[in-house]
Amino acid sequence: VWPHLGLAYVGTVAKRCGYDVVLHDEWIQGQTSMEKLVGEGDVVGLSLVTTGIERGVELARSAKALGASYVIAGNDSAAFRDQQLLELPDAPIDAVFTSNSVVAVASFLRSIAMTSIEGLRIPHVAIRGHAYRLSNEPNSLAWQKENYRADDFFMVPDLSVFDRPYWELVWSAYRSQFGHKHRDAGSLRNAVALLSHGCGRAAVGDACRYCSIGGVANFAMPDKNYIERTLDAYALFGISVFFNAADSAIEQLELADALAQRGPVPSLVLYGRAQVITSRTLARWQDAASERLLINCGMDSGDDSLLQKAVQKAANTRGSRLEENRRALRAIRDAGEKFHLHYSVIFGSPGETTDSCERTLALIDESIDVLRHKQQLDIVESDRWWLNFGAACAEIFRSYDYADTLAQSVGRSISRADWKREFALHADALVVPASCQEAWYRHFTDISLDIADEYIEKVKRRMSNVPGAIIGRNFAFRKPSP
Ligand code: B12
Ligand code: SF4
Repeated sequence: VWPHLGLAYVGTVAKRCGYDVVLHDEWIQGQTSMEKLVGEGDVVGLSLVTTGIERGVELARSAKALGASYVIAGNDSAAFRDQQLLELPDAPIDAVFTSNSVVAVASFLRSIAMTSIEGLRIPHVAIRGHAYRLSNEPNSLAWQKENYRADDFFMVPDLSVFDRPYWELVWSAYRSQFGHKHRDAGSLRNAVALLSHGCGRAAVGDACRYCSIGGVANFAMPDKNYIERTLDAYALFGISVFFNAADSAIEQLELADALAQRGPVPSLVLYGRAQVITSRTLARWQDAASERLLINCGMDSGDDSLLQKAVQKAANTRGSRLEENRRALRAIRDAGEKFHLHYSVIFGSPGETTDSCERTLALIDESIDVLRHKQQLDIVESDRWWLNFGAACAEIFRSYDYADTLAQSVGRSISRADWKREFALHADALVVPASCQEAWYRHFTDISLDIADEYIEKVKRRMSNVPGAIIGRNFAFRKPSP
């Protein structure tokens, strides 16, 4: 139901650099034949997240076969696999963008009109022989932070780079799934906006162990002028529901104040960490949206020890992360019916047992109790532990010591031979193979993937009885019912 802002950004930059731009969002518009989109001499850009990276390579190959002069790739998964993409034997991809920098996209598109790609040295653009090896491990986060300015991220997009049918499809899908959560479903128009950037947790030096969001440590707030101009551009499109793509905007209180001063947006979706979802913070957000404010938060588990040691939900270990989750539920209830919650839990953190899974179910029951009265609990997402390249936990692919220490910390062990066969051999895969995912559960948890899936189903069943809730992955794109 959410349109692809990254594509709109890249499309806007390309248009401003003088290119004719054609965008296609497979996630929303479905697959189409490359012949319709690609011609001789074109520059073809692919936006790749983990779930679509292999498909992206296939598309890159057909673009080259159709005569594309360059095929380039960006977005979070490409950023973490730049070397692997660039070293594919038949070289279908020529450059990988390893950051959210629009300055890098513009420099690249201007330069290739004049110079050959081999000589290009643009910060955050990897070419063959010059990979960046981005990762969310602590040292790399510090490095990421030093290498950006606010200009790299903030650019008012030209929303008309997507055609009208695209927008109509997105809006009707949103209305079909979230309409009941609004006063006037028929007029809703939703869009993703970049009103701030990054996560305060990662900005202090390290990320949650599973976090695979590229550029997450760059915590940045734009100036008021940018917010004004962005909201004007969205108002021209009649956008009434804003999804701020920043990873933990809830702690960007200056943004709350700026929105309140400018006059609230009708409806706002924000990411937030439980640690900072307090009554005081929510009071600051009260006037940023007039009708509805949905907070999307990774609560992850109902077991404090997993939150502290396995997920590593905060750099400091003082206090209780579970109490922070529980306090956030009450803060949202007390802030009133404008505030809603969407949160996620994981079954399969290091050290997970059926007891800890039960504690997560208990947290879910508590959240239903606390928030059902005014239908403030919109979505509880439940997932497996997703072993992803780029995340801090992906160090198990490269370091036996890391893998062994992690296994020992949960009372288990892993032999060097098992580690080699099950993880090290796959360190350069494009996506983490299913066998590694299964080995993760075997070596680092006390549950199996099947048990994780059973708990995921239990969460869905619980949520299906919650009035007004949206179930499963329905909140991702699904064509509207006629
Ligand atoms: C909004 C959002 C969504 C929305 C909108 C979809 C979308 N495609 O944008 C919804 C809710 C639908 C969604 C769905 C999914 N998402 Co999502 N989503 C985000 C989120 C929060 C913000 C993205 C955003 O708009 N950023 C702002 C824009 C301006 O930046 P951007 O998209 O990154 O694009 C910039 C650069 O990456 C680069 N770039 C991007 N593409 C390209 C292409 C070229 C050619 C070039 C040159 C540059 C370039 O330039 C842009 C300019 O700044 C990110 C987390 C994050 N904060 O980044 C996760 C994130 C991208 N999503 C993620 C995932 C996994 C998914 C799903 C697979 C979830 C699922 N299992 O269903 C689906 C897949 C959808 C898809 N095919 O893209 C992961 C990707 C992980 C990874 N490392 O691969 C992220 C990082 C979050 C996470 N870790 O869980 N998502
Ligand atoms: S709170 Fe979210 S965005 Fe921040 S480091 Fe953790 S998973 Fe990443």
